[in-house]
Amino acid sequence: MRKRWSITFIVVPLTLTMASVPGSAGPDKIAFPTKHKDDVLYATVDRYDNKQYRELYGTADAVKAVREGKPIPSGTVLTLVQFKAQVDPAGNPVKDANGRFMKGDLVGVTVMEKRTGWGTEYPDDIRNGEWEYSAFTADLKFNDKANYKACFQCHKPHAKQDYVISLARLAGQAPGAAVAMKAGPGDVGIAGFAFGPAKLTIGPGQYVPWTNGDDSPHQVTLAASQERSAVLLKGQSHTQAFAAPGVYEYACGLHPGMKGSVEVK
Ligand code: HEC
Ligand SMILES: [Cu+2]
Repeated sequence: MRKRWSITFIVVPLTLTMASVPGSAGPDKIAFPTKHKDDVLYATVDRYDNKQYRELYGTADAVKAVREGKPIPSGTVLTLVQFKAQVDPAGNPVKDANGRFMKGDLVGVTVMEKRTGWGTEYPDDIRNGEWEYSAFTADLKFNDKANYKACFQCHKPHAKQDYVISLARLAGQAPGAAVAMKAGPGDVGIAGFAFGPAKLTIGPGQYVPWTNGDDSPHQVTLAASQERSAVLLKGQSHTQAFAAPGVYEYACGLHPGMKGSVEVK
């Protein structure tokens, strides 16, 4: 049985739904995803900014559809489980053998669910297609203090990937596990909304690691193929191999004015 949160429990002033029929949109549409552990664990994320370790689960139909290049189906539930990262006495996250954060206490659970016909009540500047968002506390109760408007605002710029920020991972394009890396001559740092060095020259088959040092998230997007990295938060990296000689122009998927290139020769 999936427990549903009755509207009478939702006392949070959802200003974004005020203009519409009360209760016709909002987090109360989403039940706690009791079965998420039976779903596909499609990514784990180390969040350096808030020292969290996160597990991302997607319903099997959604993972299958996305991996076949189809749209995300109605009925999809994506569950993001937030844990504190384990820290050493100095407060720095402890890493496992693969250099990844280790799971500590549960912080909370956030959920997004997509259903045909949902979302019509929201104004265009807020609406995230047919998605609704909800959040639950560490004791798995509905979180009436969560900022639901912020969910829509932060995911909104990702409209081209159906608002799913981790879409590349859902599609299985960027495995989180440490990749066997052939050291390249240079890393690309991202700082102050710029790639540095903006022009990098490497040999064929070498990997380029980009690391985001900014507080703002960035995303490496190749101009020709429109291949996108995951959204990189502060401290996160993306690594990509370039096999064939040529010049690969890229830009930030979130800030198109940020540009760089990799020349393979
Ligand atoms: C500050 C920006 C921001 C806000 C606000 C935000 N998110 Fe996200 N969300 C992200 C990022 C970035 C990711 C990618 C995974 C990660 O880094 O943890 C993500 C991922 C997710 C995912 C996994 C699927 C996906 O889109 O990748 C869910 C589910 C989710 N968020 C739910 C919520 C809910 C519910 C809220 C509101 C309570 C919310 N988010 C608010 C930035 C945000
Ligand atoms: Cu950027």
